[in-house]
Amino acid sequence: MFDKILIANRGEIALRVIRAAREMGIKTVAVHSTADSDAMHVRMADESVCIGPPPSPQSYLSVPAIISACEITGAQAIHPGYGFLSENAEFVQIVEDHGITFIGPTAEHIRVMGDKITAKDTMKALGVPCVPGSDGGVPDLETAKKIGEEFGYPVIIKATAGGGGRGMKVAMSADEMESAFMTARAEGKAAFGNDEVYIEKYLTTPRHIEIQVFGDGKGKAVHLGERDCSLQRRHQKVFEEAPGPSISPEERAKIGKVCADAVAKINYIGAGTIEFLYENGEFYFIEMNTRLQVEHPVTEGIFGVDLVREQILVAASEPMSFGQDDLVINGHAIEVRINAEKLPNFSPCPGRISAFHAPGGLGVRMDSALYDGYSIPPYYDSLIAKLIVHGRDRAEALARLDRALGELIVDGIDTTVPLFHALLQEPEIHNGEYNIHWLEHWLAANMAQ
Ligand code: MV4
Repeated sequence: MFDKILIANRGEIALRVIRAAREMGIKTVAVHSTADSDAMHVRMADESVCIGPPPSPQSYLSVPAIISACEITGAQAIHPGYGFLSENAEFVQIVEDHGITFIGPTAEHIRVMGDKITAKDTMKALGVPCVPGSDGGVPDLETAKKIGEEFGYPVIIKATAGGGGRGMKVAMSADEMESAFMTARAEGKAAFGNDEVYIEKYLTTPRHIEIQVFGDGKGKAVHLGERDCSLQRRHQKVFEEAPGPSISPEERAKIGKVCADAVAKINYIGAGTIEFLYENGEFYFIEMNTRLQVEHPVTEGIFGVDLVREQILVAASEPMSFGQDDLVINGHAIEVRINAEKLPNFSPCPGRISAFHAPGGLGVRMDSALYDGYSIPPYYDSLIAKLIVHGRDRAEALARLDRALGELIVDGIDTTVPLFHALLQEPEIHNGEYNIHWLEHWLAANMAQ
């Protein structure tokens, strides 16, 4: 096992990794920008290294700075958290070339899943159900129009280097194809330097269901059920839950096994998430994320396992602490993402926290790097806290969420807490009857100024 690891991240996820490492007797190194000298992750780690000025490209994304911090402190492994360098195959290659262990998948797996066409080809070959559409890339408008006719409109054109909603255009009918195709290509080129696109049948009212998988890198893998993350605003998740309110135990076992078998076959190592659209009882693969996700705590809540501990174990070539038969769902978990944002426009709202009180009690977990008197810097993500509640069933989890939100105090800045209080008044939230468009429609109807 490692003696010391470096966490190439900040905020709540840096704390999350420090906590797992500490329970394992592993020393931790925090890295930070000059804007984060007073940040909680710096205080909580055993050591810290300043790696550059506030803008991320010069600090949290600076590969030489992070490798140097590792060499100076003698850290044997790097945990990337999520975002920043977590899905950067070149970074992983450089880390390994320096004799440092990357706590995560191989550079090759990250590369394969980072290109959406290659990812889909790979998953299809492994028996994972995919959205019907083009067989690989679509080279020109003429081919695009043929595919539109073949599969029937509406279709969606996606940039292969895209993901998370960027470089995506819907064509509702043949006359929209030219503009949608050209725009998706141009966006792919501008945002990612890659104009290759593919086409899928557009599903109009799906849910976003993602399967958590975990592999040991030696051909063993398990699934940890699904999360329903359909409640999103502008491709940012807002509210996530496990298990999914629309998924039966039989469906879970079936798609879970397909996913676990697929990643076992490619010797996948560590945590991964296979994203699906779910409509009319069918799963359609869209993307795979090769990192620990923001919403991993809801899965931890219902299975009672520590995914970061497992990531560190398998990175150190040790066996996973559970097999598929050990993984039994207990109750229901919900996470809400509390952002430093001002409603109704969700405009970023950094500033000094004049008073802070975290909720507690049975079934309440608060993952946050906030403290009383902390100043949220304006340079980074607006996520300031994840409130995760667990209950014996969904109704208990929802009641607990309302109760915990009521206990939370974050004074001095605006947050998205009022949004959650309002959402908890809605019958669709209580019934679990929502799809990927529900929140945007609700916001348009309820948050218009
Ligand atoms: C789709 C789709 C409908 N049909 N693909 C958006 C982000 C990216 N990960 C995939 N996305 C979508 N792909 C087909 N064939 C609808 C979306 C989509 C979406 C997906 C998940 C959660 C929220 C969403 C919001 C708008 C569109």
